[in-house]
Amino acid sequence: MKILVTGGAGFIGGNFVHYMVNKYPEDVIVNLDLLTYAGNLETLKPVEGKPNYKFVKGDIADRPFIMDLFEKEQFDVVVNFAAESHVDRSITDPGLFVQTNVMGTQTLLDASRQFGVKRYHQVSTDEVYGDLPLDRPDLFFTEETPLHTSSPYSASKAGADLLVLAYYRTFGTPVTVSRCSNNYGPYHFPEKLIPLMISRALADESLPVYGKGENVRDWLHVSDHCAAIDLIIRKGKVGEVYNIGGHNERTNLEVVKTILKALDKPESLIQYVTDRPGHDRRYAIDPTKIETELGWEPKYTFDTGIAMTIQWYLDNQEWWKHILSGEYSNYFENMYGDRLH
Ligand code: NAD
Ligand code: TDX
Repeated sequence: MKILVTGGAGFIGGNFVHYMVNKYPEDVIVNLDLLTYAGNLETLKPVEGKPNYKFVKGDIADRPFIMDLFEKEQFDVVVNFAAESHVDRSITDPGLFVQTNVMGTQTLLDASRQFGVKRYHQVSTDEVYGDLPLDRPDLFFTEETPLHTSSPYSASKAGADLLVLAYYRTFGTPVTVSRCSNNYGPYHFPEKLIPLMISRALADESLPVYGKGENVRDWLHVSDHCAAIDLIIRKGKVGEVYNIGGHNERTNLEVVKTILKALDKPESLIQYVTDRPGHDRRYAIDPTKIETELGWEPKYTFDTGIAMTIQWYLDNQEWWKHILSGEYSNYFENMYGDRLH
């Protein structure tokens, strides 16, 4: 199979590329990424040079480029991770989120339709369901929960999901959608809660906790997410949505305190800051459908996964220090510059 992975230089896409290239040497994995601020080719170093892996730089919303690529490569499967993914950035620049997340998805759908892709998989998020109240721990997001978005980010992801499902209903495009809870693990860009707190705590810098730190997120190790997507593209039913999550709910304050304890740093580093506008209170996934229909189950609890992740950030300081220094953005020129000119 020839599989197009978009956004494979980002956090989850990068982990997925590693997973697929190593697990399926007989498949060809093409990684298409625009290398925005969030795209980092240093993440792909372990797979560079493997015969079943190829990198292409480009924009999922660039229609002529995408049509040419699909015509040339004749992909069997498309897995779309490419997106603007940071909620705080969507509050400062909503238009970019519509452009990439909605227009980019539509462009990929058109190309998938035109060139007969056998499966288009959309990587979506639990944020499309909005949030749950903090005082109702009995409530969870199921695939039937109505979409009810809060941020420009989640609204753009919900728009994309609806387009994907509309292409199935209207044109019969063979699609699947997955909606996962918050991921954590290796190669997570240090603007997001967990890697931000680890990198700042290691530098004895203050840890900015929004509001009172009471908001709840449902954390899943990225490798469990990758395994779920692999299962969906192989066994999932066309036209269906699958929620992915492992019942690992924690308040933000609990997460930050866990990190401080593991790094033996004082809680006095915590600094409460003004809350995020529209801040979702609680996310919590009900994964019954993917567990019962596809037999998926997560390998990691939050306690085992976070310990491994903290250790990864300790062992791979060069990776995130390059990001913080801006050095990572030179990697493409250094690595590919000669080949481009
Ligand atoms: P990320 O920001 O780390 O990576 C996004 C990648 O997409 C980057 O490599 C970036 O360069 C690339 N990209 C951006 N715009 C592009 C464009 N126009 N064309 C081609 N490439 C482009 O994001 P992530 O956290 O890895 O998230 C990946 C996907 O998973 C997103 O669709 C996101 O909505 C979804 N998701 C994320 C989480 C999470 O906790 N991080 C949870 C559920 C779902
Ligand atoms: O400095 C911070 N302080 C803080 O208190 C940051 C960056 C975040 N937070 C809070 C906000 C959230 O309640 O921590 C929680 C997690 O924040 P993020 O890491 O920004 O993630 P979130 O907003 O939950 O969205 C993430 O999960 C769902 C991803 O970024 C999305 O792409 C995914 O769809």
